Amino acid sequence: MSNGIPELKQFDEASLDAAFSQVRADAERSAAEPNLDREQFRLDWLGRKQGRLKAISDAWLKAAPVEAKKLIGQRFNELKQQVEALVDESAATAVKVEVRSLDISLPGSAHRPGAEHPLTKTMNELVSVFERMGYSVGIGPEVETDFLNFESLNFPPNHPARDTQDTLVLADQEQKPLRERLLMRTHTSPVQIRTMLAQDPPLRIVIPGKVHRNEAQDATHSPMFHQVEGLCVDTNITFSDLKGTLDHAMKSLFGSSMKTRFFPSFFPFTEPSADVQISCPFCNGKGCRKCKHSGWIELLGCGMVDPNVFKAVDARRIELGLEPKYDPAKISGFAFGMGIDRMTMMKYSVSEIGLLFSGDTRFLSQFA
Ligand code: FA5
Repeated sequence: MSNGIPELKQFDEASLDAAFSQVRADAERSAAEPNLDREQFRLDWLGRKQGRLKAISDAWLKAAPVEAKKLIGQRFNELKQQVEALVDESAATAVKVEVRSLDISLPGSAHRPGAEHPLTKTMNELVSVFERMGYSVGIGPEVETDFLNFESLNFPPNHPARDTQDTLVLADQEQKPLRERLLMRTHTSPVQIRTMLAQDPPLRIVIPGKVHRNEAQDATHSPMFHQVEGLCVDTNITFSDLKGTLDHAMKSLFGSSMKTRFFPSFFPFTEPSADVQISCPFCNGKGCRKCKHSGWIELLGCGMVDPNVFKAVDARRIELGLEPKYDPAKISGFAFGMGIDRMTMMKYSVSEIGLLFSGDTRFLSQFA
């Protein structure tokens, strides 16, 4: 053996195969070493002057009898290709290791914890105030039928009250009867009807959600905004129950010194109807720019459920094969709906409604 290369004594094919296999096994064993120095491996095997392949060439090929040179030459070329492949593989493994290795000198990347959007915060707070009063939570779709958004809520076709909630209608609906045409809901009130169609009285439900109106954007109006709706139906529900419930909810949200007052208003689906004002949280009712020096800010609409709504619900229940359960002679109820965006603006002194939808993290991070 010279230079670690076994001496070739026989030149038949089987002996040559055995000798070359042994060398290839050596090369594979070295390449698999855990701390392989790739460059050293290449030099050890392929180095022009002292590499093992050069030694094999010298010891086996050059010294072989003429008739064996071809057989050795073929096997030598194969071995060379196999060793070159091992060098390439070790290079690829080394790149992978380099990529995976940890460079502790690099600056760290900060992962800032997320936080609830101020709108979500207000919505959740309000919903939990009502949950504590025994209300369950419901939701409904943003695309509604004309029947559920308007007709069942006592907005007959062509009624002027429809103008107060102009909306966006879905295209290609003209061939359908008006009550089945689809539109973007203008308020969360259609979920009152959905609930009464699905459940028998008594019920207490609070409904948060997104609504849409065909309105230009300004500091306090947006074509897309959020409401929380409430509906309570039972026997002997009175306007006093409505006043007490909303007063408690506003005090829970804005503090116990908050006062509420109710002003006559109009909604087609409640009778009587009222707008609720709260004492201005910015000046404690003394009068400031935010409350236009009145000491009061208007926050929501409410009223006693109009008997026509109960009648529309029962008529629809009969159409659907359900028992009519909402006879206005036997039951009564109240409903309310509030704009969450404006409530959030009030709570956090936000002057522009658009900021709530801007996605600007400089604004949003203040609430984290
Ligand atoms: C309604 O939408 C009634 N469905 C509320 C209701 C429910 C009354 C149940 C009685 C019984 P109104 O159109 O006033 O009512 O809207 C309710 C609240 O939504 C408003 O007080 C206001 O806070 C908010 N709001 C209305 N339009 C916009 C808008 N364009 N941008 C932001 N908030 C709005």
